[in-house]
Amino acid sequence: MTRLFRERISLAAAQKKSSVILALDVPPSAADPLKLAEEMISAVHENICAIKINFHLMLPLSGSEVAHVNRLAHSHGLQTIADIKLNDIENTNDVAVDHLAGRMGFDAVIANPFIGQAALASLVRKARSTGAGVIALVYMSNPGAAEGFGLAVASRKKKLYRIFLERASRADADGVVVGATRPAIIKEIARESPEIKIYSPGVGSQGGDLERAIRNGSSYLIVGRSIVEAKDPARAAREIKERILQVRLKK
Ligand code: BMP
Repeated sequence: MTRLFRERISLAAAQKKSSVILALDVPPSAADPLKLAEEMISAVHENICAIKINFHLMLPLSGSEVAHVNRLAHSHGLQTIADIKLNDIENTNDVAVDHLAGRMGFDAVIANPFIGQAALASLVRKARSTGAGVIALVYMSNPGAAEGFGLAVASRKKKLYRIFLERASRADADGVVVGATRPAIIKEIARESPEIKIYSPGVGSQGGDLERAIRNGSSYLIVGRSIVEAKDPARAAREIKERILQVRLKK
């Protein structure tokens, strides 16, 4: 039977001994974003388990160029995640999944549970029908995230992120995004829902503490600028991978 995305990324992480997901965020100043993306994958593939592609490449590249980047990542045993934070009506999300997973070859998409329980569950079913997974935003890493994900919902007597977590869990999403800048929330979710994999962006450039995020229960760290903009990206990725391994050894 074909494996689910969450199983594929877990296998890739075991094979590479790395829980690092490279956010392949090429700067807008890059003269040739495709070439830079190819060079970055070739430089760091041994030290990461997946790449995440955001608007940085999705906008300047054509669909077939993005498909080419996905094939290159796959040829190195990496999983690929489309990060355009799907947040629309069901029909539109379905079209996006057809393009992203069906045509461009992504293994997973990121979605915003703000669309509601039924739409999130429908998105997970749709993605799975193409072999892809869904990672749901639960608490973002940026300082302003508290103004949305941290809101108290009076009618439910809960914070919005708790409702999003329940939605992700009920929809059988493959994982949730919780910023590395929110170690207390990582800890809370990892304790209460150990079966849910936590994907944490926000270490390095955004100030999140890598060691704390891993100690508190993040399964994967999403890292962009600290690798992409490093003088030696391969070395930067290797050092992050090794720091994660050190924390896990002590745990
Ligand atoms: P960096 O390591 O350069 O800060 O990049 C983080 C990456 O993760 C970016 O692609 C960003 O869009 C994404 N991201 C984030 O930073 N915080 C979130 O809560 C969710 C994200 O997808």
